Amino acid sequence: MRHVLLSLGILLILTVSSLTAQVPRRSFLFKDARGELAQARARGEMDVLLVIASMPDQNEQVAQAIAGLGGTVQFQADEVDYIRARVPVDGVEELVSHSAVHSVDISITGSRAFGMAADAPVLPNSEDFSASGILSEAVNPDTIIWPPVLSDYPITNRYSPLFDIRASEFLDSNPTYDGRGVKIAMIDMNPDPLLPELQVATDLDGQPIRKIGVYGTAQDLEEEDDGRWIRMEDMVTAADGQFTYGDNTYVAPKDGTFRIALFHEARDSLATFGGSLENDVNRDGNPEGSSRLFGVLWDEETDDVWVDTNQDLSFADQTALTDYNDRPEFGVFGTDDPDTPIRESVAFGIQIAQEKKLIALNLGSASHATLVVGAALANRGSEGRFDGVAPGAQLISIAEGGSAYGQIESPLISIRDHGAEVVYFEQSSNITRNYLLRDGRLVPTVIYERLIDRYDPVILSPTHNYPILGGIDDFVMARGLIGINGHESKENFFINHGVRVEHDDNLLITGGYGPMGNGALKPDVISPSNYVSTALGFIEGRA
Ligand SMILES: [Ca+2]
Ligand SMILES: [Ca+2]
Ligand SMILES: [Ca+2]
Repeated sequence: MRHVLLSLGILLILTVSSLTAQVPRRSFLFKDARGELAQARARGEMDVLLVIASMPDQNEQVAQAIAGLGGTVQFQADEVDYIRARVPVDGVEELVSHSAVHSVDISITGSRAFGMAADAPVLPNSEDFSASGILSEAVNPDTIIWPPVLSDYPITNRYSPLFDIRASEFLDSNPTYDGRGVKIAMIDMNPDPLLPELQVATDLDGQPIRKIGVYGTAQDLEEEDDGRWIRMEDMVTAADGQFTYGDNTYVAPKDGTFRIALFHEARDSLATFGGSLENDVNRDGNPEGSSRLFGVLWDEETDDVWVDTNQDLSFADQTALTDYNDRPEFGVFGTDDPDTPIRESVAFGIQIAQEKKLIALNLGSASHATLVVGAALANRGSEGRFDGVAPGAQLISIAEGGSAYGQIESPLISIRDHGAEVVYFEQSSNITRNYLLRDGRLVPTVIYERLIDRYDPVILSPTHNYPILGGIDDFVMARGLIGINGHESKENFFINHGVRVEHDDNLLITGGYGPMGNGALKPDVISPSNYVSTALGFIEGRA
């Protein structure tokens, strides 16, 4: 009996300590969110997209309260008491003060609150020039900034940050501590999966496995349309191996009934969030008269998806793909010309949203995501050019989009659904920049803390992205989340940039400097940083 009582006592202490560990609820909107709400009113919008942390175990009560206010729940994760919902503008304040609600934010996007001023100088782009390189007369040369001309001298002894953290020596003496068996989620967009460095990982037994284990997006078409989600609204029935859709007759992969739609490579939204496609997914340069449309066919019974990547109006010559996370295979637009240094092709992974009748072509076209992933995960393999810090690790890539909700749901899906053990953020500081309280009560921060409590992943985040004393993304206030700052060594500056600097070690702006809103010091770790890494294979001058 005494033993039982003792156990109960310990249980009680544990329970009390976990209750008190919960950051206090924030039953008000900070002025960043109030400003967003005022702007939504001024724009005449009827409702706003909210991200909500409910009080522990009270997610359902909050969902009901949202319904009572006339709102719509779009995403609900009871494991961490998180909800995304559209709520009428006039109901937001009432919801915020509801006793079952822990904290609420408007799911802002980076572009809305922080657009450039109308008269801000801009970099010239290719459209400002004629084919012979003459600046168009329509462009005022006084309003553009000319970028510095980069040397074309080859870097023969490039610097790798592996040196500064002695990773090479560490791997020499601990050859199996190379990330094998570990799943790393990168919270960014989808990287280029055709790069030679992103082909191979290693399982715990040392056997080669595919590098990219998970490839998808957390983006909701209704909230962020960047062209990847296709509405599969039309139906066709193939008989005798063919069917007609629109003005064309197509060769079917088999007889039967399918959903069909056309993917448009020149959609305006296709370049959102760091895409580098230049409205040309098949890299043919868009010659005059070329079609910009690609048929997409979906057999709902088997979930096979065919994309007419070569535009020959036949699906019979295409490999049947399905949701990448069920059968990990990439499709490819375009064909590489072996005589050119860049790759004239772009890969995509399929994602299926059964209930919504949507297919996503998750294109491996995000330049920033491609840039950062290699530093951690690159694997020289048989054709790669360098190793990252953890060449054995496997990648989980759930594209986050540009809004607060995606930055919550991408890590949530990566951890809960795909078993991510390490999560690293390449978050948009725009989401947190105006939350000056920096007290760990921004909704994403609250949810990260709950993810850590429940699933025990390692979550790493840049502390901030700007050179400001006290600059801090609230995210790193989540208890257990590791805030990272970057530094560059004197040697790195010289070898990679040809710049001689005074000090041996130099802090980067990416990383922030304490103190935090609650008095804590961040960052927790200062890490060597450099962009000797992977880059998009289909853009000149990158790979
Ligand atoms: Ca094209
Ligand atoms: Ca075809
Ligand atoms: Ca080529």
